[in-house]
Amino acid sequence: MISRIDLRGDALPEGGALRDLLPRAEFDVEAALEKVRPICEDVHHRGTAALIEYAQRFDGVELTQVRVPAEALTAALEQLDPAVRAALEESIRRARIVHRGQRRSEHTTQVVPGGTVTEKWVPVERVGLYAPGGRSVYPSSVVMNVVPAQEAGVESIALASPPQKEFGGLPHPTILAACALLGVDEVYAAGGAVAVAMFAYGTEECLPVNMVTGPGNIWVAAAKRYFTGKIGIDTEAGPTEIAVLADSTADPVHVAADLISQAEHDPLAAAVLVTDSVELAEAVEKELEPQVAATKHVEDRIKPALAGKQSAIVLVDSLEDGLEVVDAYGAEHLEIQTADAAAWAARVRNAGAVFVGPWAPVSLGDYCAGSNHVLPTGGCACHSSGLSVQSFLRGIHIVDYTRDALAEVTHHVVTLAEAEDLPAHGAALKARFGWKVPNQ
Ligand code: HSO
Ligand code: ZN
Repeated sequence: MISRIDLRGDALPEGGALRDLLPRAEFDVEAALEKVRPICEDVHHRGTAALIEYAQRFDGVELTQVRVPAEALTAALEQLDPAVRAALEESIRRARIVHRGQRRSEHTTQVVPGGTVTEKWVPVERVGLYAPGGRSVYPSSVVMNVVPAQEAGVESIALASPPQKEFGGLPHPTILAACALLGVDEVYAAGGAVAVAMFAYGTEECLPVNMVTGPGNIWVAAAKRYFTGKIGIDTEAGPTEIAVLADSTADPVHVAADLISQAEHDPLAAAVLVTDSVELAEAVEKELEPQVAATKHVEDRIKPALAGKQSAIVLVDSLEDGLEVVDAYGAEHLEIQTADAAAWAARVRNAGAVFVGPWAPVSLGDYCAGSNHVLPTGGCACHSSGLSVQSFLRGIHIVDYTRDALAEVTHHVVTLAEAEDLPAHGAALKARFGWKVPNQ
């Protein structure tokens, strides 16, 4: 059901070469970009009319407007199963605790007497959040997008999710209920690239946004790439990944369950076990069979995900090597199921989120740990972070120097400006001191 990659014996290759040995899904955003470009431009030119037409073509629904009426949000919350409501409320409560702690305060540094640089943090003014529909209707992702934006102080928050035929062209009711719970009242029935284009360009119904965030399929990723440089985006989300670094002390029942849990998302989802214990590898392989057989989404998602080239059990000589492997892989989610798990977790450099020991499975983080589940995939954890309050803030430097403080450093500025053949830069300072370099 899952292949093995045996890296025992020889020393591990360095950096990029090691990464090439590790499994990864193909996710060709460039190819999708070709298809997405005309759709985005159509939305640009025809606005709501284009959105209505795409809703008909892609989602099979007849819309008269794209904005979800306020009554639909209220009704969805009223009809929400009380247990789901209580669980969402707890998810929101915990996420708020963690994200509130991420807020940044203004900070002033005195560089020299009379010279200060203040860094102030300003929220993005208006953001468009995307919550997928179709195969993945995740109200939890609404929570994970909205909470950091709200805690960052974003004033204007809009959310889009695909129209659902089953629900008369509205987004899924649990998505609407989650919006209502969070106090988000600007919601649009728009999916995929169409939704991203609506946010980026704006339409008759929707003002343009400064930034789009949220998970989505390849079309959403391609549209985000298309708009990079025009608006802000979080990372392009690819299929979900779980890596588990485990030794002989790990419980194979837990490891198998956790691998399956993320394989459940998508046939392209990746489940990777890295272990120095052949016994554990064998026990997990054995355990996968009955657990897979006992669950849902087996043929369409879990089996292809586990059997796909993006998933594997990687055997290594030692946990030290295992750590190198998981760092080279840079998983979206990394579980550490070893003796002394906290110590190993502290040494991890590349992962979207790290889950320590037997009592912190990825599913906890997906819903109720308080951490964010919109995380970098496809190895982007090597350079990017998951969604956070920081994602929605801009740091602005405020430079304040007195005459004396400027005079003191002018000769250095003039020298550097001349070294770069930019004499007018130096002149901008000299002009303030009678066209001379002061103190010389
Ligand atoms: N594991 C997914 C998020 C999610 N799981 C939503 C359940 N619902 C990507 O981090
Ligand atoms: Zn998940």
